[in-house]
Amino acid sequence: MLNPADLLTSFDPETGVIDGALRSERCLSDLRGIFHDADAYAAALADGDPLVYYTYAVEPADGPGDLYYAIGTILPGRIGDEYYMTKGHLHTWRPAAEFYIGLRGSGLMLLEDEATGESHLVPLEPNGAVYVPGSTAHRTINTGDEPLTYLGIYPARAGHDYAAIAERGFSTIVTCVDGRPVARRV
Ligand code: PAN
Ligand code: ZN
Repeated sequence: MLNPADLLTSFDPETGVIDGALRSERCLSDLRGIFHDADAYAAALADGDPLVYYTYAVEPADGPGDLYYAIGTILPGRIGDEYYMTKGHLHTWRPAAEFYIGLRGSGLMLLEDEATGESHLVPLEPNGAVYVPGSTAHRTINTGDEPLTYLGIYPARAGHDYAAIAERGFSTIVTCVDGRPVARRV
């Protein structure tokens, strides 16, 4: 049995902070190559290196049936006309699915089947949950004007494979057109 202290987590749905959890941050300089407009990326970087998103991860146990979870918070912003978003990844252990629950703000999840390249955009909002099947690249996009905060729950053995999707890229981008998100194949 786990230590009782590992059975309960308190988090703040406004800030996405989990006390005592492992925080990691991605600044604009960590996201080279993911935004479509290279000139806008270079200009934004020259202007500073803003924080784009942060996560707090909890890893209570790592046995074969165990789960990890993390809260992610993407700040509002755009590079050119493309919204702030996560790097995106596949799970190293491809069968690993993930369950996302929206806590604050409004955004989209871009889900792309690794085998077929078929992609879907699914809303991520408070009171909504998104199921990410195995072998599906996933990226989270903040289309609102406040932070987007969400909870993701995944198998402890899932792992993060950033290289596979970085190499081929996602096939869809989401840009702001007349104040609204519009998807475009690239
Ligand atoms: C999430 C993501 C989180 C950050 O916890 O790790 O949204 O996105 P990137 O990992 O793509 O930078 C998750 O999907 N875990 O498996
Ligand atoms: Zn994941």
